[in-house]
Amino acid sequence: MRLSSDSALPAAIARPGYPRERLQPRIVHLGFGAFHRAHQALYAEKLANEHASDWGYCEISLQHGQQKIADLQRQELLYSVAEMDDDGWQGRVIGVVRQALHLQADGLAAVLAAMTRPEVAIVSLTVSEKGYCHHPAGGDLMTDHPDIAHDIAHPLQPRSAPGLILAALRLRRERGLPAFAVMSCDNMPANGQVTRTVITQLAQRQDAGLAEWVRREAAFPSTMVDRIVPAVTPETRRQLQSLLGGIDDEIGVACEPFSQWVIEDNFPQGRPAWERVGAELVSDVLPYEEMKLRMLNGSHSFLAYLGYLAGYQHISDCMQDADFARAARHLMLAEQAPTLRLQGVDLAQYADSLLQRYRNRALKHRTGQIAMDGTQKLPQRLLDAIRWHLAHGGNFACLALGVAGWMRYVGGRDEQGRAIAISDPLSERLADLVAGSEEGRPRVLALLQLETVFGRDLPDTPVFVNAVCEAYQRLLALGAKAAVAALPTHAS
Ligand code: CS2
Repeated sequence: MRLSSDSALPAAIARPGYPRERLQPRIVHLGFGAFHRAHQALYAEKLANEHASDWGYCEISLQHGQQKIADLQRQELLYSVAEMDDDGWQGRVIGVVRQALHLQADGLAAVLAAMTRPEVAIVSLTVSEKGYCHHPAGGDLMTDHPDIAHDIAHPLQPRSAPGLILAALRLRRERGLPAFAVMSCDNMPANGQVTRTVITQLAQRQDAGLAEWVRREAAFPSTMVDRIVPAVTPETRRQLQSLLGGIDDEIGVACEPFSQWVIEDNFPQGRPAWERVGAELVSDVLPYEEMKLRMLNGSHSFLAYLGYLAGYQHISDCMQDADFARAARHLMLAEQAPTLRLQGVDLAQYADSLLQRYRNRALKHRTGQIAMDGTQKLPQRLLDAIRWHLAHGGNFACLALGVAGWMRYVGGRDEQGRAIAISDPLSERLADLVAGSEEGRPRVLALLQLETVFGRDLPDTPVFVNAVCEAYQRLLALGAKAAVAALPTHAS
């Protein structure tokens, strides 16, 4: 039996305790992925349950996720979230979704109609780093990206997320409606600024008047989002089903109990009272984003590449290896923490809480999942801190090994010689660079040519180039496990 409002669920499962029809879809969300389902939607659910809020969601998926939207539509727009740790699972049914649309299946007209309702105050996004179609190193719009090139030529038939948002803003302007706030919930520093840049640069290519209006009228609040939500596996699905007393939920998700959300308070058309359910509303999110991106995501990527190469399938498996746990802590405290400007947070405590979260064995967070899209992740997770060390004469051996681990990983063969399926928007370019270079230093130099990842500065900095080359050679000579064990981590 599929999840529905009539499902006979076990008493321990929390469910909507409010009249769902009270909720208005005043937030349109792009990207109905696992992270959104377990994070932002849950804050709205708590607000509706505990504070009589009327903020509901319209969920839209653009390219992928057609089946998930169809499942949501078939389940009366209900789905479940389970928080899991070693002691057990805690389930809850989420009822804040009021509408669900897929761009291809339901059509552009329906999607734009949802985005141009007068009461829509916020359009939020979890489309992953690559969904912004920007150059990760510099932040500018990638005008030769196929979807962007298409959207420049066909503004009224958008394919990309920036193109769709802009089409909706264009219609709102024509109809005399206020612009909504565009809130990125993806893992990029200054994600509001990135979103603003890609949308206004696209607008500039289409219509200068529209670009000017967007710059003046639309708000682009930044956010820092945090919750570990691994991709759902058949095993998770089975566990969820038993938690729900045998009821099937095709789009249920499981995540860790921890959740954090820091939001720049910049919503001219209003916003839910997120602070009532644990979110922090601040005037400047960047210091929080940098802390999270460098300490959490940076160590995640380090563990993902080196752990994968060492044969560890999950982050919790990496934590069983004392050398990996020690290296991750050193990376966080000795190499990332000094680069941060956030005041008033105990970073040693933060690092230890992250390691504790990584040890959660119920999570099964695959290193191969985190390893995806490295070209989009490296700059903010590892390279920004390396730039800080280059400017301050600091030691960055762990960061350099992380970069070398990525290079070895995108070489496409693990240490047993088995093929690695590289999932990355630049995978073809990566494969060309790998095929065109010899193993060793030439491979490193070839990959450093990726200007969109490394910029122009890093490949021109001998200290950096040599550090990565040395780390890479050590990886080749010793293997990932021994290379991590050999890291000088005594200072932390
Ligand atoms: C992970 C993140 O897949 C990844 O790249 O590092 O999804 C991470 O789990 C979240 O950012 C945690 O908030």
